[in-house]
This record gives sequence, structure tokens and C-alpha cells, in this order.
Amino acid sequence: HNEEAAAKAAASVADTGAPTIFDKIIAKEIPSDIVYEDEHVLAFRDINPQAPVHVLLIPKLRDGLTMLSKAEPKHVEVLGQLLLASKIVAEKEGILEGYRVVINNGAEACQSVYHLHLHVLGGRQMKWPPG
Ligand code: IU
Repeated sequence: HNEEAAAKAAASVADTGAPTIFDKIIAKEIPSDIVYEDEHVLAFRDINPQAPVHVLLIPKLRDGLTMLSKAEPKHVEVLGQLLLASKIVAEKEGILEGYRVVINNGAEACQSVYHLHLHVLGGRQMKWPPG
């Protein structure tokens, strides 16, 4: 609801380029519930799930991709790898028939972690428009 949305918006900070908690998750210094991993990407369960299936999918090498709006031609390959991996995650989670892939970009979109990540959501009827 509104309060929750406002709190989340307030928690959203600007992109500083500083390391994020996702670096520690990639390095396995912080435990996470990993769903899929390959050379380029890591998928793990969101700690605050918004659907029965809520997996975050991130590039292992951030390479300046703090947010989608920082994408450059050099990122095309990893961007494709992320989209392809989102299908693998959906398949593993048994939601191939219906799921949503979300990227929040910037504070106004409630981005809170500045390491590009795709949200893979499913396991329930999703609504439209999103909040
Ligand atoms: P956002 O699009 O930047 O708002 O998404 C960040 C997500 O990262 C959000 O859904 C958090 O619940 C999630 N998350 C997490 O899974 N583990 C963490 O340690 C932190 C955030 I910090």
C-alpha cells in the first residue's frame, strides 16, 4: 500500500557507483538462495518476495551497469544473457506459462540496489498496470 511504497521510494538512493550488497552475494560472502548460476549471471531468491516466485537475476560483472539507463553497446551481450537466463529461471521455477520480468530504473521507479538486476516474478496472477 501507500506507506510501503513511500518507504521504498525513500529508501531508494541515487546511483553512486559504490559497491553494493550484490557484490557480497556474488562472492558468496553473504548467503543467498541461488536458483541458477552460470559464468555470466547469478539468480537468487529475493529476500522480500512480492510473488510466490520472486528471483533476482544479476550480471556477475557489473561493468558500469548500475542501472539499465547506463547500458552501452559493450553491454549488449550480457543484457542478452540476462534475458535468456530469465527463461531458464522461469523454467526451473515451473512458471514458463506466465511470468513477469521487471527492471526498476532509478529512484522514481523504486530502484534500491545499484547493480543491474532483473526481477523474475510469477506463481500468481499478475496485475496490470503495475504499481
Ligand atoms: P530494486 O528494483 O532495486 O528495488 O530491487 C532490489 C531488490 O533486492 C528488492 O526486491 C529487495 O527485496 C532485494 N534485496 C535482496 O534480495 N537481498 C538484499 O540483501 C537486499 C535487497 I539489500
